[in-house]
Amino acid sequence: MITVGAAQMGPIEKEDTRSDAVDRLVALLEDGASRGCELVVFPELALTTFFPRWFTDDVAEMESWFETEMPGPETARLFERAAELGVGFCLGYAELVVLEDGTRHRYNTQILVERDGSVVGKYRKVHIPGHEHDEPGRPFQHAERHYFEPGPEGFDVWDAFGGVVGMAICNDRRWPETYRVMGLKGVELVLIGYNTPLHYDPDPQQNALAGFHNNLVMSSGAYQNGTYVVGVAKGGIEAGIESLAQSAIFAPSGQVVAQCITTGDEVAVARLDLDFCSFYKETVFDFDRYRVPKHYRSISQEKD
Ligand code: CDV
Repeated sequence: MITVGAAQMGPIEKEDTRSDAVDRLVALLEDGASRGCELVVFPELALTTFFPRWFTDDVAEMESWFETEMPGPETARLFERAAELGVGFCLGYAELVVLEDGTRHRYNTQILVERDGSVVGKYRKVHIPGHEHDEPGRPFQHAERHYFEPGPEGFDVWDAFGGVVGMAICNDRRWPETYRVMGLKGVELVLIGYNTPLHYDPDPQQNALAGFHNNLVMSSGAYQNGTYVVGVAKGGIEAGIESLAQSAIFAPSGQVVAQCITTGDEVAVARLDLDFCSFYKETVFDFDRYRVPKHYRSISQEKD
């Protein structure tokens, strides 16, 4: 059994400091702890505004949004408070890696921190949406492909919190392969942070379906792999642009077991029985017995 909090955040504005964000993360952590949480899940890029909405070629400006160490000077007190409370957390942030030869790598990253404050897992976003170049015709940019390179490690799982835990970030949640790769590794709890603007410029007829698609992909990912899924938004109106909230926790049955009802800072809590996963993993989705991989080869082939 594990009690999990989906710690949704409302907007973080461009002017807000890392310290402002950490104040809010600590408040959410304390709220979760007071309601019995052992694990609190924060959104994608939880320390800053969703900066890919502004295009810049100025590397210093770009990298001002990134962390070079975790915990760092501003985030150390989040780790300390979590260890004091005995509550673990999952945190999304922009990660800058500078190698000894000077090579720079920028990732959209999420970490899993155990109840003693130790980092047990790191995931770097694989599916990077949006565009590489400035597209001034849009009402706002979604230049994730300019700011981030895809994570090289892929989808892993970790033995943590008494179960098998995996992570994914935002656009990853729309791809069945994300859940399946972790499902094949026995995942029981998938933690996903997201920032999803309600306006999707390449095809605005999808705007009205943002909430439906959000539920559709996480519910089916949970059901088809016999796992819990925790989806956590940074929602509300940030820099004048509205993003989806609707953070929710899904059971292996595909049902919603807890959901945020606001578009701001709010923790949705659920007590999860990880053994419940086996009802699905050992019956209709008994992979060893029923999967037919020889017919699936084309989905894992490299594109030419
Ligand atoms: N942060 C994201 O990955 N956002 C995408 C948007 C661009 C559609 C998403 O899949 O929600």
